Parts: sequence; C-alpha cells; structure tokens
Amino acid sequence: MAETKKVVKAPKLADPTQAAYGKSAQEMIAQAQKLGIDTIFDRAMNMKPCAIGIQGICCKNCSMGPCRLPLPKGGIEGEDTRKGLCGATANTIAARNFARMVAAGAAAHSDHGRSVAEVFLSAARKETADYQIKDIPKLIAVAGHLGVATTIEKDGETLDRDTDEIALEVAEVAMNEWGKAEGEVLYLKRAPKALYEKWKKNGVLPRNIDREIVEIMHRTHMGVDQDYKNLIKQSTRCAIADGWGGSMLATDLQDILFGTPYPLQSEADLGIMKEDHVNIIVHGHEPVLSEVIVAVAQSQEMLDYAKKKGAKGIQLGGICCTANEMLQRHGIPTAGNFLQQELAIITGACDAMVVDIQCVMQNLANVAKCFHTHLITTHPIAKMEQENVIHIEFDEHYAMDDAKRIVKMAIDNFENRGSEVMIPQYKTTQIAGFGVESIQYHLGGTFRGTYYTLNDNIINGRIRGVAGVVGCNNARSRLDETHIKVIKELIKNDVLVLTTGCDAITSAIHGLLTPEAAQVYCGPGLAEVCETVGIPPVLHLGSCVDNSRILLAATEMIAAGGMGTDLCDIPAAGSAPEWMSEKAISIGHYFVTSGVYTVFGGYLPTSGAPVFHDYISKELEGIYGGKWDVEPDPIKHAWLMIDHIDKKRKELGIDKARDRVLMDMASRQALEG
Ligand code: NFS
Repeated sequence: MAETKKVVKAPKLADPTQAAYGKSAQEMIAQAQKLGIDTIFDRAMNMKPCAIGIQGICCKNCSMGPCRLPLPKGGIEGEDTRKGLCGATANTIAARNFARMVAAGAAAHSDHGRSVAEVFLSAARKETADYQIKDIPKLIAVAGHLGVATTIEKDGETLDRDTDEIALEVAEVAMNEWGKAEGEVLYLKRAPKALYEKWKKNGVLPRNIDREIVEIMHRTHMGVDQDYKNLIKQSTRCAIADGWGGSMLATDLQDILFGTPYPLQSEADLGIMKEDHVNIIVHGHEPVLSEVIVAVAQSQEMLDYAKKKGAKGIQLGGICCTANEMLQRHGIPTAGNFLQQELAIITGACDAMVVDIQCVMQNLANVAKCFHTHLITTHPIAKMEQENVIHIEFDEHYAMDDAKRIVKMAIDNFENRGSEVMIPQYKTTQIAGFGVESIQYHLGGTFRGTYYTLNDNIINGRIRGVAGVVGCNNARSRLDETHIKVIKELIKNDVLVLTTGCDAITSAIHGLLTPEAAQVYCGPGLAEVCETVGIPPVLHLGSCVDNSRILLAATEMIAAGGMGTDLCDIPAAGSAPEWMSEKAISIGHYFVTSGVYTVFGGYLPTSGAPVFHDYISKELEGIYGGKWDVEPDPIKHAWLMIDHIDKKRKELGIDKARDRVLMDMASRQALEG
C-alpha cells in the first residue's frame, strides 16, 4: 500500500499593500516576510475569526458549554427558540458578553487611573522625590470637583489653603472613588445637569468604580441576571463609572502630576527612528515610568554615555497610548499605532522596547528574539512568559533608578545591532497637545473664556458639527484605511474632528494633524475657521483615557450656550472605525449613554441577537439620547454621522444658518472666480 504523505501547507502571507494603507507599514510587512518573521498581518490571513463568536452568541460562562446559538440561515421567522443548556436566550448571552466587555474595558482604564492615583498619593505624601505636583491650577480645579476645600477661614479672613495639604486630600478623596462604601462617583456632577438627572432617573449613577465592575461579573455569572435590558442598565452604570470616573481621574491626576498638555509640534511614523541613534520605544498606557524615562533619556549624563558608545544621541519614540501621553506633554515623536508595534522591532534598529500595560502583543517577544532588541516589561500585572523578556518592575519610590537602568541597557545594546537595519523613510509633522483648556484658548472668546467661538461657528454654519473619532486598529481590516477615509469625509463636509488613541496616531501619520491639512482636505467653512485660528481640522486630545477630555469639551459647549441643555442636543457624533479592544466597547457605551450617537466600524458582537442589537441601536436613544450603530464602509460610516449632525442642527433651529453660509461662500467664490 502506498504511503500517504501528509502535506503541510505553508502559512499564507499577507499582501503588504492590501494589509496596510500607509507606506511605512507596507515596507515593514514586506521586510518581515523577507526575514521569515511572521507579523499579525500574516497571522490574520491564517486564522479567521469564529463565525459564531463575532455575532456575540457563544456563552462560555459555565462548563456545560460553550453553548453556541448561531442564527439560522435566512434569519428567524416567528419566535426565536434558540437557547443554551440552561435556557439562556441569544439576547441574554449577547448582553452578558457585551456587559463583560464593558467591565473589562472599564477595569483596564480605571485600574490605570488607580495606579496613577497611587503615585499621586506617594507624591503628595512626599514619599518619593521622583514625582512632584506640577500643575497647581489644575490641582485647585480638581479639588473643587472632588469637594476638597481650597481656602481656609482664619481670623475672619479667607486664605488660600496650603497646596501640599490640598494635594494630599485630593489624593485621598480620589483613591476613595474606587471603593467607597456610600454615595456616588463625585465627578458625575461635572456632566450637564440634564444628563445627570437623566442618569439619576434611570437608576444608573455609579456608586463607586470597582463596585460596578464587580457587579457585572456577578450578574453575568451562570444563573443570575437574565434580562438583557437589566444587563445593559448595569453596563451603563459601569461604563459611566469609567468615562466620568476612572478615565477622567486618570486624565486629571496625570495632568496635575505631569502637566496639562498644550499644543506643540512633533513628528510621527516609523521614520522617526534614527539609524545612528540609540532608539528606545515606550509602549503601553501608563505614563508614570515613561515620564521619568523621558527625563533620563534627555539628561546630559545619558547623552554623553550614548556618545561614548558610538551613537549620535538617544531617540525616544512611542507606540499606542504611552506614545500619546509622551507626545502630548513632551513632544516625543510617535513611532506608530497598535498594529505597528511588531514593525518597530523589525526595523532592526530598536535597541529597547519598554512596555507597561495594555495593547502589548505577546508576539513582540518572538519578534524581539530575531533581533538584538531588549524587550522590557515593567509592570507587576503585565509579564510575559518568553525567556528573552527582561522584567524591571516599576516602583514609584525608585522610578529614577529604574529609568536609568533601562536607558543604560538600551545604550549598551546599541553596539549589538545586526546587519539587517531598515528604517522606513517616512515621517510626518504633527501638531498635538490639545485639551479642554487649549481648545478654550484657541476657540474660546478672549473675554468670555468659554467655548463661545466654537459654538458661534457651529451656529453660523461654518463648522457643521463635531465628531469624536477614536480607537484602535484592527488586523481584520486594512491598517488605517477606514480611519483616514472616515475622517477625510467628515472634514470635507465641515465637521471638526476630535481624536484620541490610535486614531490620533493614524491621523498624524497620514498628515491630518497640521493646520495646512485644512486647506487640502476641508470644506470651505471648516477650512476658514482652521486658517483663522491656526488649528488643524483634526485635534489630538490624547490617549484613550483622555476621551474624558471629549466629554468635558462637549460639556463646555453646553455651558457656553446655544447648543441646548444636554450633550445629546449638540450636533456631534462618535466613531471608532477600526476598534478591536474591550476598552473601545466601554468607551462606546459611555459615549452612547452620555447622549452621543456612536458608529463602530467592522462588526459589533451583537448581530446574532437581533432583538438585543435593536435595543442598543434604537431604543437606547429614547432613554439616553445616544445610540449604537455599526457600519464598515467608511463613506457610509461618515455619512451616518453627518446625517445625525444635520438632524441635531435642525432640532436646534440652526440648519438654515448653514445654508446661508454655504450660499455666501458659493457666491463669494463665484465672484472671486
Ligand atoms: Ni485605546 Fe490605547 Fe490603541 Fe485601541 Fe489600544 S492603544 S487605550 S485600546 S489599540 S486605541
């Protein structure tokens, strides 16, 4: 009998031009393939997502399953009789899965916030010399929101309270927000009154941050909450605890410790790495250690050491949200977004990649093994099993020593580079560093100090509306393409874009974060405003926890007048064109339940439970003023947002103004022509 030969198929390789929209990524994917190193782009070719899982209807919450409830071909006619072993319906399963994503996302943001709060407490107690309170005005403002007194009465006089005392009390009150026994999250009162009242009426005011996350885990355990509406109610309470709690505290405490961002110029893309420099890439989300790494890498001592070792200098660069944090406050250039992390090592010129938490791919260790790159994990909760990974655990009491050790290791590693060095020669200029305060500066009235000018330009129609376009990249779609097409369509139609996270990095790489971009890509109204005030049409507001800045900017718009009384009244919409992480679901849900119409690209893990999907994409609007939507096509995606913005303009009675402006513009152009 003839022997049967087992044919092992070679894994498929991604087509670099199909896998990525940007040139630098395309070149590096090809380079990886040339070197025989697999990247996420190749892996995506060889492993398809589970057809049932992506519909959100696989339940693995007990060991009788996993129970899978695929939609019958052709949909459901009549009663939906699908059920798991325990009887859980598709709605229950999809809602439970959705709730758990919210819990994980909120936990990630909020635990990051807690770590910052712990460092803040150490700094306030003066237990560490490596961190100080940097931004006193912000400390005073935050103290107000946390109910901490900033003045004292003495002998009938009102005196300023000692800032050290304020900092200490702010730290203690903030820490308490995660686990206090009574009351509600204090920042909720920062929302417009109408929104706060809406949450209160619907019973979704979060009590403390941790409790809402824990309660989701309890309610989604086998045999507990079996009503999708009730599960979404708790998801809402948890997501609000993230956006208006853990994330907002992370942003505020980071601003006080490290400084509130103001606009600055920098660069983006893998081409920021330099062949003749020691390249250190910081990656992850928590800026506490990388803040110190920046200081150390810029010190004369390390510069001299690098030169002694044959390098011309030290080039720091960032990936993911640590990149955004370092960019916003120090102008450190951005090497890339989520999907470019492996590619940064494949340049062969990355002497150390320092990672903290979240969005760090485990395959980095396998890639690093093929080069001289030191891959250094730094956080006690985020280690890697591979042997080539070095763990240097961050401790705020010895942060400077840790940072010196890391930078020195990178410098020492410079001479170990192999022959395969290829840095793609692409980089762009970016203006970043926007925030609630700087938007006020650029687009506020000089006398009023509010968002008056922004509102005025929306009311007069030059700016059609505002969009928050945020979130990840996803290897299931062509890297960056949907982000860029959505944003270009929005700004072409006079929608001002606020961006965070990997979308902001993508926007920078594709040249949208410069004032000059306005003339090239914007409609006439938005271009005119950008030119007058000298801002890009896409404003970089920071990392994903800084989506809290978008919430507060929108709240400022309400306060400035003419935009209604609640966030759902503003001509605004949200978008995450290439989302992939659970954090994105938590963000999406707090946007929606803060009144924002929010469109996701790709798919939503809700499609296998049509009744549940309808609930979040239709009925929620009647409760909170915002709702979910999903649209993979970038142009349709943008137009769903624009149509919503136009609907809101009409409700505010300002739709006619825009017609007039555009007519003016057209007649003016006709005259000029
Ligand atoms: Ni946001 Fe930042 Fe990027 Fe997505 Fe990950 S880095 S927290 S989750 S992938 S945007």
